[in-house]
Amino acid sequence: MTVVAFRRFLFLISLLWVLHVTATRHFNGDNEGFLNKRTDLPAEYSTPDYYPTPIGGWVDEWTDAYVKAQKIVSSMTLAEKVNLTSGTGYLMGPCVGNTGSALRFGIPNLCLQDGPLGIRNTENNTAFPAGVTTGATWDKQLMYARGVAIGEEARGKGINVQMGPVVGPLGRKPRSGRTWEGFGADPSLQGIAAAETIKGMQSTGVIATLKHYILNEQEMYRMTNVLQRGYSSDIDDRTLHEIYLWPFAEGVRVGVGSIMASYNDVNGTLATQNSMLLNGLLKDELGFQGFVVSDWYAQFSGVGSALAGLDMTMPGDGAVPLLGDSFWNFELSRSILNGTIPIERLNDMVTRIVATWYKLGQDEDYPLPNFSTNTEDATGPLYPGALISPSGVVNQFVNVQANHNTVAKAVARDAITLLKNTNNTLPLSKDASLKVFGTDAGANSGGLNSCSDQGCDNGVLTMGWGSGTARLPYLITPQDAIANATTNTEFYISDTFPSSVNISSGDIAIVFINADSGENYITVEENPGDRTSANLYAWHNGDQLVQDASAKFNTVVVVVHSVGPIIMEKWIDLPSVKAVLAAHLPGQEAGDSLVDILFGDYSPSGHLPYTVPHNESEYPTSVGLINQVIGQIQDTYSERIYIDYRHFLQANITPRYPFGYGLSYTSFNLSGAEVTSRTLLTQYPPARAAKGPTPAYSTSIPPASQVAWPEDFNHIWRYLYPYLDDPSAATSTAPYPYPTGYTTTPHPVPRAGGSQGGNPALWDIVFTINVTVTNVGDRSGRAVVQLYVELPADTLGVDLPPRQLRQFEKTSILLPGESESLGLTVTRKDLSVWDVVVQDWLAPVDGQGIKFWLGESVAMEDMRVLCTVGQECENI
Ligand SMILES: *[C@@H]1O[C@H](CO)[C@@H](O)[C@H](O)[C@H]1NC(C)=O
Ligand SMILES: *[C@@H]1O[C@H](CO)[C@@H](O)[C@H](O)[C@H]1NC(C)=O
Ligand SMILES: *[C@@H]1O[C@H](CO)[C@@H](O)[C@H](O)[C@H]1NC(C)=O
Ligand SMILES: *[C@@H]1O[C@H](CO)[C@@H](O)[C@H](O)[C@H]1NC(C)=O
Ligand SMILES: *[C@@H]1O[C@H](CO)[C@@H](O)[C@H](O)[C@H]1NC(C)=O
Ligand SMILES: *[C@@H]1O[C@H](CO)[C@@H](O)[C@H](O)[C@H]1NC(C)=O
Ligand SMILES: *[C@@H]1O[C@H](CO)[C@@H](O)[C@H](O)[C@H]1NC(C)=O
Ligand SMILES: *[C@@H]1O[C@H](CO)[C@@H](O)[C@H](O)[C@H]1NC(C)=O
Ligand SMILES: *[C@@H]1O[C@H](CO)[C@@H](O)[C@H](O)[C@H]1NC(C)=O
Ligand SMILES: CC(=O)N[C@H]1CO[C@H](CO)[C@@H](O)[C@@H]1O
Repeated sequence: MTVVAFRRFLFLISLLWVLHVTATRHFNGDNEGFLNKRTDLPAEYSTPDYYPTPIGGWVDEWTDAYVKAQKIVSSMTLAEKVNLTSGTGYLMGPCVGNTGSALRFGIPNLCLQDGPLGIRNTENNTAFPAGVTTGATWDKQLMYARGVAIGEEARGKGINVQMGPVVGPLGRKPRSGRTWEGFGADPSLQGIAAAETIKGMQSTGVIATLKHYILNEQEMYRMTNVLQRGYSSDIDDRTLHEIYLWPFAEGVRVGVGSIMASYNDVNGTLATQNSMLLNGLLKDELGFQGFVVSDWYAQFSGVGSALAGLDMTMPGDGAVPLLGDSFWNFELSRSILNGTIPIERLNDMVTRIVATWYKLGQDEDYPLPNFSTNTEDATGPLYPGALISPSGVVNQFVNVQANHNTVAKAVARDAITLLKNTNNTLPLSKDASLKVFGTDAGANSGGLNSCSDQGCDNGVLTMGWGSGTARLPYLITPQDAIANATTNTEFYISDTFPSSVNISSGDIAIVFINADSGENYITVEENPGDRTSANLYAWHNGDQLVQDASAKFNTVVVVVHSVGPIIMEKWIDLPSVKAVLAAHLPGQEAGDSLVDILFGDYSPSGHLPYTVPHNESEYPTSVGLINQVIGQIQDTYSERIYIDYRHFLQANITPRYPFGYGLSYTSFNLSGAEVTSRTLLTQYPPARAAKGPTPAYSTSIPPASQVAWPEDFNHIWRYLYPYLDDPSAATSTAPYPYPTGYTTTPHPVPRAGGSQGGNPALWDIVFTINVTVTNVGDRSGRAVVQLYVELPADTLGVDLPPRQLRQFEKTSILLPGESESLGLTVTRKDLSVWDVVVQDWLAPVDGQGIKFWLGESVAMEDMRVLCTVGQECENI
């Protein structure tokens, strides 16, 4: 930061502070504070209260970790406990988030770092393909392998908590800025991919963070500031359970260590202090045993968020950074001493954090951070947020890449989705006469990583922008890789079709286009995160470039790098446009993964993780972006469960390319499909078990002296601590205006709960569908079998889309004539709908009326096999 920029920054901070103080005085006149007012909320929505926070530790798999945690937490002082729950402040440590420490017990300042596709703001790391690319592989082994590689890199840099994967946003809004961080617009695809990623990451000892919980489906207006409160996502119970909560349940089921609460409101109450979301759904019904961390500056009340189930605040500051104030830290100490927050709640917060640390084995030989998110220099201030800070080595440039380029390349390659291939135009011959067009084939003209957090669209689009990015250690562009692989290619790295290009009749044009989006703190080409001004069209006149090339060449191959769906209607049916590849967001191996497909070393095997429409008007209007500058946005989920393909099926609209679509250079035949019944399906799952024991602690308020400043303490200016200047002044207890519905009597256990993810019987395998896939074409390739479930809506008494994805499997590479048997498992939950009255998962008894569709996309014309429960499967 330059001196001028720093002065401007200080000015801005002072201005924000004045506004903050004014607003706090203004809005906190009433007991609940302005963030609890629900006046604008449409009458049909409400947030039920759910208190107190269920105490963690009752799930078997976590018992050992909780026993270890209890042992040390019971000897911790109040200051140590508060330390582990609270961030030390913006720019107050090496990582994007740093907690205080409890060194007496070997617990260092915990390091929390972005993000979902690799490590942000460092060097000598791998820039993996994004979530949406990973989803497009439909390959569980690759999802897992990528998770392992990300985990190894995080551990190698000394990161305790790596902030990914993303399943929210889920993809409700096609223009939303960050859906590319997640795996696709379907809860099962998201859930399976997230679970594999988490298992992979956590196998290395790093704590994964599943985010953003929940309904953070657009970037603009998600954050509360003094002028406008973040939007409220208003949703009914069934839609929440069947669509948006679903992938979180899958992540909890496999033991994710942490979950990040999002910025927005849900039904009029902030996600970070929403007792129904955190205490009720997450910690009771889904039995989450790890800790809930706030998104950065998403916390707006110290007491309210603690009671509602938040366990860790990040980065620790109050509403405005670097002012030395906090909702927790010393304020949390005060609220324990004055009796407002029961010590049981603090003990549970800390126990959850420490138990997670033990569960992942971080008590044994876990490295300390050896990088700095704040600078690329080797040495510098340890706490840049303090004006005067001790200095030292901040970056050791540890190379954590190992051979992860192999998995990065495999994911990028196996995600590439062939959408069109008239007359087998692809694969191309390596000595064909090729002309390559578009800046998306080349390098960033400003230099590699020249845009901070990839906040620009320059050169091949490898990822979107914002905190969910990593710096590229190197980049193999399509231009590099095609030049290396071919003998007769000319490159026109420009977005305008050149006037002087000599074209012979056999020449083939490859046109590269892209569409970008990202996090809303950066605006790129007038798109504030979400694609407001680009719409769903290609950027940089890409559509025109394709049209111009099509006017001159008989054969045009279009390569699209995009964050999500784009509208292709301006060129997709032009006679010269013979082939289209959706290469998604490939990361550092963009070029070499593409060349493998273009020239036929591998057949494409990716499938679309979302629907491509003809036109944006084909979507429900309720999934459009909401742009409203004054007052709180009420974003009503009125389309309910009908997002993406569920909507297209229900509204009977044939899209341009259906969800799950993807061609190959070869073709496959499915045969011998068979359904085996494994568990008898009852209307509701068998009754849940009672909760196991949880740690018990002394309930007396600790002595105030535990949060007095230690003697001779070297206190860093503006760093956030648990200490109070006059702790004894904090001990006077007085009645506190608790939220309505607040109680300390444990809530009756929800019947849909019982273990991590919910009642374990929900994951009973009810049916297995076995099928043989044969490569009947003349090239080798991999097939994806997608299993869609059709449930009897009448029996269940609800409306339903005709088909919902519930499972998928991918073959290995099959040579021509070769076969492989796949087994697709279907759980009780896969066959259930959420019964809002009974508050449990309802299924058709004995599976009566259930149909399984096996296909190559969700479209009826891509269905290959139909199995009806109780009958033989038939090929269609
Ligand atoms: C939101 O409001 C609806 C309608 O009142 C209710 O069914 C649902 O449970 C609420 N959800 C949350 C998370 O508050
Ligand atoms: C709390 O954490 C800070 C570092 O963030 C450390 O200086 C202090 O000693 C810790 N307090 C206790 C009681 O461990
Ligand atoms: C206790 O302290 C907390 C944190 O400062 C404060 O929000 C709360 O109002 C206090 N409670 C009482 C009864 O004064
Ligand atoms: C940094 O990384 C290296 C290699 O992984 C590790 O040995 C070291 O303990 C880490 N931390 C520090 C502070 O050096
Ligand atoms: C495909 O190839 C056949 C046979 O060479 C030819 O007749 C036909 O016109 C081609 N179709 C297109 C769309 O190029
Ligand atoms: C160039 O091609 C050779 C062989 O075709 C391959 O081994 C090498 O990895 C390629 N290099 C790049 C940068 O693509
Ligand atoms: C096109 O061909 C003409 C004549 O052979 C040649 O002078 C010119 O340089 C060529 N242009 C390009 C861009 O190759
Ligand atoms: C898309 O729909 C809009 C509104 O229905 C219409 O005006 C426009 O012509 C359509 N565009 C295409 C390419 O179909
Ligand atoms: C069917 O698939 C299941 C699940 O993958 C597998 O355990 C079983 O062995 C398969 N059965 C046959 C006959 O292939
Ligand atoms: C092996 C490697 O890529 N090392 C690089 C690590 O990062 C530093 C700083 O960017 C580079 O100078 C090294 O070349």
